[in-house]
Amino acid sequence: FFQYTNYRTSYHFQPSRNWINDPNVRQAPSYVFVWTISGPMYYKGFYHLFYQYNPLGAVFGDIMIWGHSASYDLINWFHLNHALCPSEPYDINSCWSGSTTILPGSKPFILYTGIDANGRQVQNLAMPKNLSDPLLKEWVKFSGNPVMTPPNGVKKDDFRDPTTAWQGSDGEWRVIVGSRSNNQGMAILYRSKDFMHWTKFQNPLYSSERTGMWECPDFYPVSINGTNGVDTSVLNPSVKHVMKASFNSHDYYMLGTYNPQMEKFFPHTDFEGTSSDLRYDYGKLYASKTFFDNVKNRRILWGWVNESDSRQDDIEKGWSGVQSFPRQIWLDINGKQLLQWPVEEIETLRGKQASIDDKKLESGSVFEVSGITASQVDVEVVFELPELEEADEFINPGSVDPQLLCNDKNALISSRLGPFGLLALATEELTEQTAIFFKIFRGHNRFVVLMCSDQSRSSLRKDVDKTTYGAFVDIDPRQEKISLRSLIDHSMIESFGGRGRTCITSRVYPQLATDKAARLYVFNNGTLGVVISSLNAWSINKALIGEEESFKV
Ligand code: DQQ
Repeated sequence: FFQYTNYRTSYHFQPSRNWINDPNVRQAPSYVFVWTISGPMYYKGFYHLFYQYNPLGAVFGDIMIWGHSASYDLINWFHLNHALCPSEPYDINSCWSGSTTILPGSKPFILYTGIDANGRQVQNLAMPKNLSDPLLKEWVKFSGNPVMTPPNGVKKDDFRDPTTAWQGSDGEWRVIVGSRSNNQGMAILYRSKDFMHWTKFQNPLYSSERTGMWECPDFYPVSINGTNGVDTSVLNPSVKHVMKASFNSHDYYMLGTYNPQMEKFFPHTDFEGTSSDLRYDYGKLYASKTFFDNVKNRRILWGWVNESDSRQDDIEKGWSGVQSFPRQIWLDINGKQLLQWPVEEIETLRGKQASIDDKKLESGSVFEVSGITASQVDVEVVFELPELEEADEFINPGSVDPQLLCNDKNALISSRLGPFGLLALATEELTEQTAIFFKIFRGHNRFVVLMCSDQSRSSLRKDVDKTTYGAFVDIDPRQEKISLRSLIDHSMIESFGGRGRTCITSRVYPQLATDKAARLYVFNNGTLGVVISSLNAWSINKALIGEEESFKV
């Protein structure tokens, strides 16, 4: 029998599960539920993570609040008092997502969506009660709330999730709110001189007919040269802007230019509403948020990774939802996409290491990576393709949805080059396995690299969603080796293909391949051989994620 406890993650953020020893679980109002990230930030020595939280159950609740946890290092977290709970007519039915902005003089503010007494979505402001408390334990709501209400033409439940604000050279603050009007998803722009009184700008910063309602937008600059992040208010010729919106269960983004005179965002390519739209993650990741970490000059992304099991499972487990491992995010040197990589702090959790160099994987080989704890591991493998020119031809490159290619029942069957990759959370007999792999094809004058995460054999359990995910990796295998890094954590697998060009996160619920029984393999099912140029895998120790009392602050 599988045990739900096997699915708790060890180094991905989750709130505590305080009912674990409680025999009255169904009655005790102590389940937890994590939904979207609401406003990460760094303040006076601590990283703060706020998140949508249901203190009364393991399912999305009628009354959602802002959970709050803090960390010295983005790895170990302690849970604090809830930051925001419904209390006033303007948020009495829930405190939904929003963002934090740190104003000059180190003054953090929260802008969040309240569901008011009439079920309307309105934007509210809150500030810390005591600015000298680095843990910012108590928040007070602004007496002038709500500061924004649904404008004309916007339905009362289509107006939410304010972003981190940015300040223009005129000193005014700008913020966008996710919305939909006239069948267009949009980012409505507001401006303020004092952060308290906000005026809607006549036009949205961006709108599109090809999207649904925009949830949790994010808008920020990225350096055109280098991996460093910049503060959200930076605007100069050395940056481009990212516009991210959450809709249709995914986080999509566009790169482009922000013109402050026109108050408009001009994307290099608009959302198409097809699989060619850029996504942060081609698996599970939603309602993400970034923040600028001025300690290490980097921008960090967090996203909500929900469950793939059933609602009933969540109730039995007593929890639902995990946060992605924090990822550094920056612009690819080619300017065409973003790159993501787990923050370097993960190295502090690394334990036993296994390494392999220069090993040929003949067609049909499966090779175990031993000496590590395969249920809790950080693995990176780099492949060399000596027979690249022999790859199969790729038919129809323009119009193909990569996820469909990966979903094809033959995807795990051999082509010439691939599938090759990792088998994560596998049993010794491979009765359970999650295959994360590449297939390489020869296109017209370039190679096509397909990356798949195949959950179809991830569990002997029948009642979980095992959708396979897939995406192309924009990489030229003639110039660069093909690499895959996966963070495996019990029920979570975050994979980074091509040094962070393509990310795919999946949730899996093995019945047998759990804890010490889980194994990790490298495989090659292609008819041509590939070479493991290098492989490094580290067991990852458990992070300290718990109540404040368990830490010495
Ligand atoms: N979740 C929040 C909303 C947001 C949605 C409610 C996105 O504010 O639009 O918990 O998952």
